[in-house]
Amino acid sequence: MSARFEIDDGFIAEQNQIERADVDEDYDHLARKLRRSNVDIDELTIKAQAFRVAVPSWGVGTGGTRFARFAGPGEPRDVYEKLEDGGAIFRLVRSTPAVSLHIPWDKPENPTELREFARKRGLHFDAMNSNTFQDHPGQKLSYKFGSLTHPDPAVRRQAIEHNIECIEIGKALGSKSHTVWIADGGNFPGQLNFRRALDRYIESMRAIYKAIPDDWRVFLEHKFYEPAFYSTVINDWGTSYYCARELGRRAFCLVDLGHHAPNVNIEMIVARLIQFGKLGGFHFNDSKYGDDDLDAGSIKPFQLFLIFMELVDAEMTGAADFNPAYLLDQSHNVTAPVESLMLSAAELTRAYVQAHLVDRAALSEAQERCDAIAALSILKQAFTTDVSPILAVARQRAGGAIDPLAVYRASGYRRRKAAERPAATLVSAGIV
Ligand code: RM4
Ligand code: MN
Ligand code: MN
Repeated sequence: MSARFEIDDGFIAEQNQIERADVDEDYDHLARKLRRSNVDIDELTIKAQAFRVAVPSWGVGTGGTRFARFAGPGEPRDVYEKLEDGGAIFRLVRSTPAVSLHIPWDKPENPTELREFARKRGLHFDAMNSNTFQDHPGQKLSYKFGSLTHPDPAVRRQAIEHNIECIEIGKALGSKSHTVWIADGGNFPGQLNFRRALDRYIESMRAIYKAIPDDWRVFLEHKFYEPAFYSTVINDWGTSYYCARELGRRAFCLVDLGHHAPNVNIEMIVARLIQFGKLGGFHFNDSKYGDDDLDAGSIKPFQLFLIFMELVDAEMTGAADFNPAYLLDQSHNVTAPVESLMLSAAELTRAYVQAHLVDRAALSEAQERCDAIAALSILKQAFTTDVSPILAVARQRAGGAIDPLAVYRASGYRRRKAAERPAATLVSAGIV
């Protein structure tokens, strides 16, 4: 295993020399500009360095649509190779030390060994994810008509046990949270009794909740449609919030940016969940039409910024029960997944830093004066500030790459992995 190719710290440092002088110049210029508004650039750089987002194991494989999947060279074939790719991303961007696993796609034969494999690469495990949205080899009962809300109690029991198994694996891996997303729903009016289905969900979740250790959290992920096209049991944040409240203090809501109808004001949902002390985490991605799972910040960067406005506000005001877990959840259909994930991680850091640039005292004054145009201008000033030099310097100070994409490509990682991983067969990816 030690013979596997890894991107070396020395190589990163050497490549950084190419950009170093330009970045320093840009950073100094930005520092002077920010100083005029009494902003200390180094404080922002420290914030950028501390920002963390987890990488999904299912995101390092090429994604696909219901039409086709076009596999790329050197795709990871198992959980170890997925962690290798996660390790490469972490080396270059330094903000992604955690990987989130999906069971049974990533079910480890030996969790202790897997944990050690991750540790050697500076990685640890983020939330566990159960999968009752498809049938798995050897499974007794089918999830075709639902899992935690299925009319047959035996199917519900099987789905509950699967979730408990995920928690058990997570304990062995050192994870501290479990995410439940179910595909349960209906395609035809009349197919489901809405209220009965939700009752069953809560009953099933109570059984899972009992298995959640005291120092863990469970995240409930809602999604308004797909694969069910008429009704979905956990369809919106209100339903999710109700369930989280019913379950208890370890249950929180998870917001996946792709799981809302077009034009929904997601930043406001975020604010509401913060206010109610039930915001548990995020699945970041971007979308145009539905759950497109496009790269974070690629379609609606202003929306991403506005979401971070709320998150940073909660951070700065010390909102109660606020400790959101950030994860990317994207499907990379036409790009190299490692490249997309690195750039997406940087987009999140960008939005986070820009949100720190907002002059909150001035914003608050503008709000009290009912000066709408001044309020928007304050936001726009932060959003249009190019903080790229801060991101580059933060990465470099942490030992990462000034330009992760260029260094990744120069390293020949993909070519080397294509040689090391010849028999690439289908890997499970985030396709729904
Ligand atoms: C779903 C949802 C879940 C993810 C699966 C793969 O749409 O976003 O979080 O685990 O896709
Ligand atoms: Mn998701
Ligand atoms: Mn999704």
